[in-house]
Amino acid sequence: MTHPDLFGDAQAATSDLSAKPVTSTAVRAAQLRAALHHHAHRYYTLDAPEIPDAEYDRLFRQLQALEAEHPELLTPDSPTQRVGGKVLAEFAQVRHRVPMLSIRTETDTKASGAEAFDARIRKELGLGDAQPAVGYVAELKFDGLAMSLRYENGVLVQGATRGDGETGEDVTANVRTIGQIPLRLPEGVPAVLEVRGEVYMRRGDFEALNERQRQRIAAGAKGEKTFVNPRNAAAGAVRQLDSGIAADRPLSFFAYGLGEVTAPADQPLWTTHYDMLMQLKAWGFPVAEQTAVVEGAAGLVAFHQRIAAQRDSLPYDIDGVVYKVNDLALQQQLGFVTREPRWAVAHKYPAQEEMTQVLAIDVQVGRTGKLTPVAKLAPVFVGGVTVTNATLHNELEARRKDVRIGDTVIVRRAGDVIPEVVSVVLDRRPADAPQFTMMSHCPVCGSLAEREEGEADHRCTGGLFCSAQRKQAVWHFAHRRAMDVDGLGDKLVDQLVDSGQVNTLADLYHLKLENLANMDRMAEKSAVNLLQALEKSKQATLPRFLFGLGIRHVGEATAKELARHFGQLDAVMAASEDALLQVADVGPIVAHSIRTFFDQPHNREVVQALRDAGIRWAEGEALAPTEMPLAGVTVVLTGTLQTMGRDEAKDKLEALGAKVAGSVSKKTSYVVAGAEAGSKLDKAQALGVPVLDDAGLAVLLSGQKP
Ligand code: 5U1
Repeated sequence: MTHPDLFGDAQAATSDLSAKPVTSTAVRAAQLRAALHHHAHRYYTLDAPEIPDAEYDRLFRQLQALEAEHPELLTPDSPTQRVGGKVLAEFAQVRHRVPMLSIRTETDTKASGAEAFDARIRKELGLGDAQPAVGYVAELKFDGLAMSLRYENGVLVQGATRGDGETGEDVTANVRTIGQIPLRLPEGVPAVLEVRGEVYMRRGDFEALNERQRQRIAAGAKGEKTFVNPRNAAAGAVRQLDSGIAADRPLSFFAYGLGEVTAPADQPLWTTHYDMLMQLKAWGFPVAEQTAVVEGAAGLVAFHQRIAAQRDSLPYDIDGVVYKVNDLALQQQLGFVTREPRWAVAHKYPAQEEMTQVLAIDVQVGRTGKLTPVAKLAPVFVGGVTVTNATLHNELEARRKDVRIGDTVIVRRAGDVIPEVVSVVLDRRPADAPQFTMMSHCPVCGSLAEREEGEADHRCTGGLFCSAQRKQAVWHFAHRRAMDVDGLGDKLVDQLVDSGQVNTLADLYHLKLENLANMDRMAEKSAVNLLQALEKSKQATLPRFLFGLGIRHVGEATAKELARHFGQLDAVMAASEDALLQVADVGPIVAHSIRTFFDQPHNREVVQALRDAGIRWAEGEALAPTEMPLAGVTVVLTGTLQTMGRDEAKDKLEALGAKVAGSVSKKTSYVVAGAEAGSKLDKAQALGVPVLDDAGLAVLLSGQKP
């Protein structure tokens, strides 16, 4: 996309600087400002720089030097003002000439909330069922802080926070440091223009800022701290009295509305909210690309769902979406209730961060003996579910976050991600809260807990003596992606191990109906079903069997590579570390782990006992990956397939040598799209990646490339 040249002939201005003699210092300063405005807009807002950073810096330093020599040439819109430096004693108060309104929040967070808003609007407008759908603009609700930017004669003269809506704080010096906010607008804008929107921090910038802060703290810097989330970091930056510090905190901006604007009443500049946003965009303000005009309740619901699916992959936090009546005449007709317009609503998603309390820190024992501290939390509804546990990963991580029993913590759950403790609210810490220390012995079997050099994790040394590890091993073996034993849930595994009926994996295949009938809450029908599932699982595949053994560092993908490379279990079991290193994706740690596993007599006995119990798979020929029919083919599966589940399709494709990836890129060979395929299908079409249906998948699975 080409962007209209906002600042006149900025390119010419740039080249003039090096080519022609400069007529006067004032002209030269003006040329430098124009060029820097142009390139800042290309860089910060359009993400499409035209010159290297070093060239921008060179022009910037030239202007700085000129202004230092001739302070009378310094203008408030000069790009040199972006670096900050002004230190205030306090912020001046700003009375908003047009109040900064707040927005009503729809109480129903489900999609039906969008329908409720549309119903209200139709009622207010007196529209009957037979009348056409209302046109809306649907926007993102950014998780930052509201800002009003005042331009007089095209120059930014003031940035003000919302405050109570009537009076805010003058944060102009800090606002000038935000690269995405134009300091000067093109010719022809209204003499007074107040643009309203949200200052926020992108997630990547937030992570980088916190990393820098950690390094500063580690280097002994006083008064530094890390930030809880991007919104707090953004709010803290905007409210810095020292604009040099604000300049060091990377902020961004999205425009979504207007305050005071001088425009002749008989010659409106725009008649819809969307046209107004597009005009702001053309003037150089960032407007979120997701902003869309939609029709009626169905359009709002579809937008709500589409954005919910994208929410976690956006580069910044949003807490919902906003719907606005598009037609400005209708907006006027609808008017306001107290300080909220009737024509707009915020439709929030469930919060992804909440505060709660740490009731205890338990230590759990994993399949390979890993000891994981887990914070037991007072139940809290976050990210759409009630969270009661959050992993602290290991002792080092628990100490890094310094989570203690009794602490008030901020918990985050985004999408399907496991809940985590983001940070501790230190000023609510009880006086006597002790620091977490990993215990010296396994909490389940009492064996020594050790931490190997260079590793973060402590491990129980009890091996299969430890009932916790036995339970996990059985549960892993039965997993859907391993031997797929339906009906063997963790409660039942607990009982089978605790009652001594299952000590090794092979014991599963010797269970009888009468053993199972004695288990708690086990109806005869379920017991029969479980025995059938165990019987069925004997028809295995080598990758599933290898994965199910639970060898440390051998995940599903490595198990598949091992099976592909060696073809037969005995060959895997006999392979030296050097031979194992020839397998794709197997490095020294994995090779050592596999060799160590099969060197243990009791592990070989378990394998033999499983074979004796009747587990079978088709042993194949060792096949080099490049010889497989779909070698080099990358497939993305999306939507609901008619002929098989996605897991089955993935297994079959991988068995033929294809790679099954989770996201679409230019490198994707095919996207297989079933019913209700979403953004991956859109992306495939945009990138020109071939899209296959079930029939196309069948061709692929026959080993041919459609
Ligand atoms: N995208 C967007 N966010 N937001 C917040 N639009 C928007 N509009 C707002 C607010 C407070 O208020 C106007 C409806 C007045």
